[in-house]
Amino acid sequence: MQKNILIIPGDGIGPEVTACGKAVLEEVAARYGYAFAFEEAQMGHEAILATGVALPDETFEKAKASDAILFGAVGHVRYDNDPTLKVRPEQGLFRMRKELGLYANIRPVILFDELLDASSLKPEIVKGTDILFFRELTGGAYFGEKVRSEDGEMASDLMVYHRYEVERIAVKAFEAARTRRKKVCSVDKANVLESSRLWREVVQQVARRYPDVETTHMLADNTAMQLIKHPTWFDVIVTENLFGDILTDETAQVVGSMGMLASASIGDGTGFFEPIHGSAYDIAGQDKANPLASILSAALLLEIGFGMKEAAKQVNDAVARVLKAGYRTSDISGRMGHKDKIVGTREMGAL
Ligand code: GGG
Repeated sequence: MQKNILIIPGDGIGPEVTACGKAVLEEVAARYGYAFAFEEAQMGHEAILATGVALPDETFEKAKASDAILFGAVGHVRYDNDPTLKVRPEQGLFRMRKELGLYANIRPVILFDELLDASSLKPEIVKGTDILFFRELTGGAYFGEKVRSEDGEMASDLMVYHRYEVERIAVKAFEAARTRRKKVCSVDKANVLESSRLWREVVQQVARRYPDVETTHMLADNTAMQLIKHPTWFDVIVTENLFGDILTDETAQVVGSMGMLASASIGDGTGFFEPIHGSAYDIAGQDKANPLASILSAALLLEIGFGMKEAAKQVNDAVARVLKAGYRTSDISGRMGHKDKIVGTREMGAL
């Protein structure tokens, strides 16, 4: 049966890396005889320029009708430099997550051993790191009421969580832990935040249903430290939206680069697959971006979105082979990088 895949390249390096992810899906379709039909749509800064909104209705309708979405990145330096702008690229991403019910953002942080070879050694890389993050994606301060006082002197973002929101992401994390090393670390700030006390209470209740899984609760600040100190100690981490955003970017450094991390956002309907990195405007259009996060996102689309496990494994194995052969984009080239074969986005994607 035909699978309809919506490609949303987005902004900055989004189009370059997503082209590589899409090419991999085309190759998989050809090799395995799958019928993938592709459509493209706009979101983010480019969509604002073209239509005045970050998520045009046409894009959202296409997203709802598709079987899976491969997305690049949103964001533009213009909005970083001018915080008063009211229409912003990220609004498109947030509306997409909320309205598609994408409450579980799954972020595997795995070190490819091939990056450990002497020529690419970075001191911060830790052998054996294999963490599966579950970032809650449709709640917390991202979606709570946002206020700016009339005189502009006060601003607030309400961090709101409901019991059901914590429960459903916790269940996903515990179920995943059962297929792995059977450890869940729930991250909160329960010594300060009421929403975190609810979070901890609900995770404790869910944990009772999984007596075979070892559960720990860790404060977000301590977790930030432990992820650098003892990354191999962690198996599955479940946390709220903002902590998850920050901690996964941090942990990316332990496995080499943000350019290596893919993600799957799942929930009530169509799955949404994207690299965790943003639009990186500083290197956009220069053939410098690492496309592996997009390629690995395509692998997650195959595995989680379509249940095509063998095809997904082939994509992951191909990434490992290319790294073993010494090919590196500059973000994953070591300090002693003279032995690395430095390649650009297009060449890395084509290997
Ligand atoms: N591909 C990820 C991306 O585009 N990130 C941009 C961004 O601003 N994301 C906000 C967030 O995920 O919290």
